[in-house]
Amino acid sequence: MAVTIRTYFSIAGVVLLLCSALSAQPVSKIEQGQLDYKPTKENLRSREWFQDAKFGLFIHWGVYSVLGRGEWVMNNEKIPIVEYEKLPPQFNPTKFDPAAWVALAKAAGMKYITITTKHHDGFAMFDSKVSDWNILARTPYKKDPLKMLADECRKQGIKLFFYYSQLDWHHPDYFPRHYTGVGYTGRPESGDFNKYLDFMDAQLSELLTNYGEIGGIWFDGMWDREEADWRLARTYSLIHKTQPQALIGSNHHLKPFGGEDFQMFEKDLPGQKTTGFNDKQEIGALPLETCETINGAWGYNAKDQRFKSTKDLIQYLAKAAGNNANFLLNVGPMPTGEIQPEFVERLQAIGQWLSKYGDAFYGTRGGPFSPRPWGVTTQKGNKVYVHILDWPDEAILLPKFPRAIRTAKALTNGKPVHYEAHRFGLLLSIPREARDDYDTIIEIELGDS
Ligand code: H79
Repeated sequence: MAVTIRTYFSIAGVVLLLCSALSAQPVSKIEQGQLDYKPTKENLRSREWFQDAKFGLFIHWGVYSVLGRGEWVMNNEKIPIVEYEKLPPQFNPTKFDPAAWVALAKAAGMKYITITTKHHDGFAMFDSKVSDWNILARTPYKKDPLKMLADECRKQGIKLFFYYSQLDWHHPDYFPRHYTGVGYTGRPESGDFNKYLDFMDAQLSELLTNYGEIGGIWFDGMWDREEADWRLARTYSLIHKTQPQALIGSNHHLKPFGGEDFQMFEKDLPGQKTTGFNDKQEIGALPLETCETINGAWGYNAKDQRFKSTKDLIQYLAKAAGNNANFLLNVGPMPTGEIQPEFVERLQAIGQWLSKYGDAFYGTRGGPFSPRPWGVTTQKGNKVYVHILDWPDEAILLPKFPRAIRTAKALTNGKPVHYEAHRFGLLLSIPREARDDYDTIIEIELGDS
């Protein structure tokens, strides 16, 4: 019997090996992910909440903001650790006002905030006992902004997600190194990666126990070492066990691994593969999110003036929703703790616009039609929202609707719009007076059949 079972398992092993060799998926030879993962009820509820929420604020904030040249400055400019360690003593964000940040997110119509707790420079923006490379130990500020933000989010009814970089340019045990953090940091050419992962799990435990209930963990940087065993099963089960409702996502630019609860796309609508670093990324079955910057930078960049317009940002939100994805829009606060006026203005303008058109976004899912060159559709219950982003003519031909149509009205002025069943689809008029500068939304109510 024992022999039979062993034989069975070795055959299963060969089949598994063959499958993973044949599938395009794991770039790594290591089986990544929590393979036996079954999301709890709370977790599934969080996923629904997440998809309903649609719009979040991404915050990239760290000691790099002192230099004002983005969050990659250490690696881009090959700044050795001894030099980089001179930044924290200059970081004193006395104007940081967590209530104002959360209020700004709310004013923008956002439902959650995702903030960098540790970026690739390894610097913990929170009270960490497992390394002194953190904001309390190294800066004159000596306070924990994450604690202040978490309290304020709870008070104002906004969910808080933690971004955590698996890649680390500062920790000596992040070794062997691969794409980044190589050759200039001054770290020894040795180290124990498992010790690094123990450190990471310990920091994650701190984040999961000291800040109340969180929305989830947003991982980034695994792409730096594609061939490494990241011990995902251990890390992911630690998170799921500690906070079952918390959602895990990882920006590894691949199809989701077991144990993950949502999938994100960086500077890319799901499946578009426009960035050059995500050509292997396939859309999985999890809730989706896409993140984008307002200018070109994630972390504060003092010189970057290429601000996207309010129109661009609103149209991106609509396109994300039409692609069934959330939009996580980024700000990189200044070293003072303030958010620059160009960002504030745009967020407020988006919020003002959304206060009128929120029905076509919150609680919706993408479809029934896939995105088109002219725009997208979203749906909720028996309502379909047609988002016309770019169409110069008086009328537009949509595909056939799955059910009969009861009413059609423009959300701009609340007035009915003319529609006509056509043998090729539905002909919908878009009266000039009902046009919106950013997104003309026609709400279509469907009948029972
Ligand atoms: O936190 C923000 C950025 O700092 C971080 N993710 C967002 C949310 C980010 N890190 N890297 N990138 C974005 C894109 C970088 C891609 C590259 Fe590479 C790294 C190109 C070359 C090195 C990945 C690894 C692709 C090729 C090798």
